Parts: sequence; C-alpha cells; structure tokens
Amino acid sequence: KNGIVRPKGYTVSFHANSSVEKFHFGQSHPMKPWRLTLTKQLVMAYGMHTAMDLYLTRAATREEMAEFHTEDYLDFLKRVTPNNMLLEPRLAQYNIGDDCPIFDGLYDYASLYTGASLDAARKLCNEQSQVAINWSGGLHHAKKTEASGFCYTNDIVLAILQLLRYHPRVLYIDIDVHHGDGVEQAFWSTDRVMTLSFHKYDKDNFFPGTGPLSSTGPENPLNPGAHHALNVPLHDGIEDEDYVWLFKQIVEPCVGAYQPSVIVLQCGADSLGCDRLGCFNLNIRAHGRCVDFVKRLNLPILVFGGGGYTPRNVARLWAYETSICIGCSEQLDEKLPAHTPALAHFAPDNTLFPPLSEHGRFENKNSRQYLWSLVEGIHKQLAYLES
Ligand code: V1P
Ligand code: CA
Ligand code: ZN
Repeated sequence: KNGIVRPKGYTVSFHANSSVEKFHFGQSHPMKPWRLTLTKQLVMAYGMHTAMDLYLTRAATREEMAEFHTEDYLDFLKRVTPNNMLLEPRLAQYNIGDDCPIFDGLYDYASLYTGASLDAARKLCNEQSQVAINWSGGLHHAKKTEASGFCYTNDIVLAILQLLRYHPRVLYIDIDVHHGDGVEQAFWSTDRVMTLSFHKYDKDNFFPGTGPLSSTGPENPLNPGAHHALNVPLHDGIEDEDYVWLFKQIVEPCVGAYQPSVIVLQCGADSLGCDRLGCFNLNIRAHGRCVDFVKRLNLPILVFGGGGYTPRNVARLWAYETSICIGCSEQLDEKLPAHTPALAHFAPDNTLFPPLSEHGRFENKNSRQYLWSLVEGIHKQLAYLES
C-alpha cells in the first residue's frame, strides 16, 4: 500500500524511542509499555509514518527534570534498583509500592518518556510542528517529590513549563479516566495554565479520589490561579454521544473565555469501554471525536498518551488518533492492514473499531440532568474569567 499523503503547510511530529517499550513494571501490573510497540506497528502498517516528521527521542537530562522535581527525589530515582531497594529507608516517602514499583531501568524509563515530551514541546515553541505527539508521555499523577499512580516524573508539567517560555496561556485537557491531579496541583496557583480534566470521580473508591466540580483553584480570589482548575467528575458508564456532547459543551467555552495560545491534550485510553481499569463505555470513534474537535480549533497541540490497560485497544485508539492529527482518518481502512506484524493481537475481528460497549459494559449512571449540571457548573467558573 502507498503511504498517506502529508498535509500541506502543516507538520505533525511523532516523538518516540523504542527503548521505552522494553521496560517491565512486573507481571501483574496493568501498565504495559509494550502497548507502545503495538501502537507504532499500526501507525506504520497504515503508512502514516510518511505523513509525519519522525523523531527518535533522547532521555531528558537531570537538569531538565529538576525544573519541577526535587534533587532529593531525582537522586532517589537514579540510585534505587530492585537489588538495593530493601536498604532504602525512604520508599514510603516517595510513594513506592504496588502502584509505582521499583523495576530495572526505572530512571531510564522516566527520563526517556520525559525527554520525548520535552522534544515535542520544543517543536511547538519553534513552530516546526503544529501538532507534536508523544504516546509514551502523559503521566499526569507524578508529584514534585513523589511517584503516584504508575507515574514517576511528570512529563506533562515539564512540557508545559517549556511551552510557557513562549506561550502566554496553555490550556491542558485530560480525557484519561483518572483525574489529572499532578498537573492540576503543579499549576494550581497560576493563571497562565488552565487545567481541565474529565474523569470518573468517587472520593473513596476510585483513584486518586480528587477532582470534584467544586475544586477550581485557590480559595483566595486574589490568587491568580483561582477558577483556572476545572474538573468534570463523572459516574460509571458514560456513553459516546453524551461524552462527546459534554466535551464540546465544555471545551468550546473554555477556549473562548481563556484564549489559550497552545493546547496540551492528554489522551489516556483507559476512558474506553472494556479497559482493564476503566469504567466508561466509550468507543474508539467517540474518543477520537474529542481529539478531532480540539484539532479543529486550529491552535498548536501537544498530544500525549497516558493510561490505557487493554493494550490492543490502546494501540487501535492511538493509531486512529494519530490519523486524526494528520487529517487522514477517512483514508484508513477499518480492516487492519494484513501486514501488521502483531496482527494476532487484534483477532478475531482484526478491525480498527471493534464495539467496546457490548460486553462488560457499565450501567450508565450519568443522567442528562447530571450532565447539564456539570456544564452549568463549568460555565459559572468561566464567567469569573470574563470579569
Ligand atoms: O487504587 C489505587 C491505589 C492503591 N490503593 C492504595 C489505592 N491505585 C490504582 C492506580 C491507578 C493509576 C492510573 C494511572 C493513569 O491515570 C495514568 C497512567 O492511568 C490502581 C488500580 C485501579 N484499579 O485503580 N492500581 C492498580 N489498580 C494495580 C493493580 C495491580 C497491580 C498494581 C496496581
Ligand atoms: Ca482525566
Ligand atoms: Zn488513567
């Protein structure tokens, strides 16, 4: 098959390094970096690599990571190994445990996905790309001095700090099923970043337990960050049409009121139906429509991965979203290319859009009335920005 034609006057850059795909969190751990291998296979099998600038990314330097993380924490990540961890007195302090285990090459893993995000951010700053993609990034839970929820360094925060050197206002949008707490917290007190996360919210029973509608920035209205953290807390089982409707109802006025000069979009794939950790009923096309909506705003976009625990669907989604970024999604055959190396992973249907809301669907607990109340709540917050 011929490759996909490159869009004119419009550059999409794809930032990856196959070394990241080789790390193992452990047998029973849901985070599988090899989902990135599957993703890249689909991107290449569809011929999309001919329509993008491909960059082999480098590891972020320690100095680059110290723009957000503490020296203490970076020292710890650098020195700890599965062999010496039992001698390490501060595992609990850095939140190492079942969610964030110590595995071989941990520091290299973190610095590689972070380096890719920094490279991607710089492509937007120097206007060499209009869209820059790093599917290995999007690790939104990591904090300044601790790991959290499978995330060790916060590549998103570091990438946004780069963007802020050139861009006056950054809008961060997070459609991972989990709350983007690390990014929200990092920019809690500034008006130069607006964070907007859509997520399942249940204070006691769903990780990380933060992100109610009412959590909108510092309480003190004189603090510039007030009203610049926006949260869209959802219940189980939200469906395609409702989600896309809600996304548009909220993102459009955020862009109108805040007037960002760049958008960072975290595309966590765990908001899909049939995800091992998620609880929504979204199909690949609906998730993609959110990305398409953002693309059509015609602002530079930094696109990151994030969660996603059913690797075959993660690969389908991110390959499809790569095509949306390029603008060639119409050209993709629903049948996966026969020469896809790991085609067996996509059996028996071998399609890009298997129905993800048939088996093991979650009952939709989001009433129309509830969704309207969310839209209203967000519009109320935005009204503060206009004044
Ligand atoms: O629920 C928890 C913690 C562990 N308890 C003390 C509460 N952790 C979750 C973490 C989910 C992280 C999501 C990351 C992301 O947003 C971005 C990459 O997608 C958790 C879950 C769960 N079902 O929520 N950890 C695990 N499952 C887990 C399972 C097996 C082995 C290790 C961790
Ligand atoms: Ca989210
Ligand atoms: Zn997640």
